[in-house]
Amino acid sequence: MRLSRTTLPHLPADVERPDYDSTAQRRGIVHLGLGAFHRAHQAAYTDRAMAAGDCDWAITGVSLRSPQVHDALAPQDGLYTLTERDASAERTRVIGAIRDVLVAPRDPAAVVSALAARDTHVVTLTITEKGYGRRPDGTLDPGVVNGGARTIYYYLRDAFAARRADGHTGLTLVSCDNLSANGAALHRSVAEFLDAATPDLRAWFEAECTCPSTMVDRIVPAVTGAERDALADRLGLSDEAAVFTEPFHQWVIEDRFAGPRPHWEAGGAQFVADVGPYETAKLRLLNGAHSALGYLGLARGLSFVHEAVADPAIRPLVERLMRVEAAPTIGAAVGQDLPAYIDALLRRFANPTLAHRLDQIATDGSQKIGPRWLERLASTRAQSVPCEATLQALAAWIVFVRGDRQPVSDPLANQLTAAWREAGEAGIVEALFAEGGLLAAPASLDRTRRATLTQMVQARVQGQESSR
Ligand code: CS2
Repeated sequence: MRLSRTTLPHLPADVERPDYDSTAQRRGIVHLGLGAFHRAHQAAYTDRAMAAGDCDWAITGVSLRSPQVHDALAPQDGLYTLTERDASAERTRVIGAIRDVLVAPRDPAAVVSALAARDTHVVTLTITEKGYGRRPDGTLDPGVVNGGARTIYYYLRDAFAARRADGHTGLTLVSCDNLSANGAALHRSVAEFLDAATPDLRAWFEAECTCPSTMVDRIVPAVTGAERDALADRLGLSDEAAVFTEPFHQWVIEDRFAGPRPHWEAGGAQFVADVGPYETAKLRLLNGAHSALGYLGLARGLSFVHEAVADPAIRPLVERLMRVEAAPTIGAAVGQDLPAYIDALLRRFANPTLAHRLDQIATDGSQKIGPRWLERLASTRAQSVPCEATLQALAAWIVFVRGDRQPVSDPLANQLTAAWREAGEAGIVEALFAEGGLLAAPASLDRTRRATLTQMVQARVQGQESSR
């Protein structure tokens, strides 16, 4: 038997279920990128808001590529379970905030209609770093502007045109991806797209819409079939859209909405004037350490985050990266305690019940290392803040993208392998980071740092070869 509205009463008594009815509410939110992270984060905050009596924020979820999430959620009336767990406890509740699920390639017009509907006020996005289609310098990839592919920008543009024609109010676009200044980045990309494609809509967008920045945080590993089976045994019902996560969650949102917004504070969200310090700390400490654990751990043949953070060869390096190298580059907000934040991160990484795979974190590295490592390096170029641990992590990534140990899932995978083939271990750092290189990031890697990095890459390659 499958989880759905009619089977809800069959759930064990300790499973919390929605005491609100989202089918009786207006659809106020469209979410683009309906993955596990959204289901464990923004939808869970909306569920808390609804449980506290806030109405008319039912979510229309949009899968931008595959029908998989639609096919899992549709037979379940949009319901799914969220299980939070750590070594001491496990708690499952049913989330009822998602009302409809659309698959964009199947029905692009329905996506535009949802975005253009009068009751829609907020659009949230989890489309991953690469979903924004930006080049390393932050400008929009010309292929996105001219390529004719249906990206988020196409849907938004068509929806803006419809809203303007119908005299509807603007939208608040809330990026929930791990980009620096994600709101400003989204704003810039949408504006660039409109300028190139439909310049007369730019003024409407600027006057009517806002793109607040946000810091989103919750570790949500990809779900395995074995976890779904064990859950079905426990619940007596199967749930094809189940998500498993840690008890911790955080959402800090710039308080700059174009119109009404959900009372996400019911789930613990904080609305602030400036998200910058929270976002920088999260990207450079949590995500920066995560990627380091990913590449250093995979190089040592490990599979999970909790294994990598306990490894005596990796742990000191990652602690150093956070405490000595990244933390001094973060201007903390009042009340933000970075040493305590780092201690808490190390405890979260050690949670063995999450089984968070290193290869999940290692995907799309070319899109992630900028905000996690390179921007931090750039911010300390002229100072004497140390950077060896960050360079060690970067060296591990460079060797990883050679692709000889395991396949590399990255939008630049082909270019990275070609660069390796042409430049070899003595030249790869220059091919990537010298002026005009594939990932040349302004000011982050001067000649001295590139020389150190080249030595680290050569040492890793030699180490790898001699261990074969
Ligand atoms: C991770 C993030 O996969 C990754 O790159 O670093 O998804 C991380 O788990 C989240 O940002 C935590 O909030």
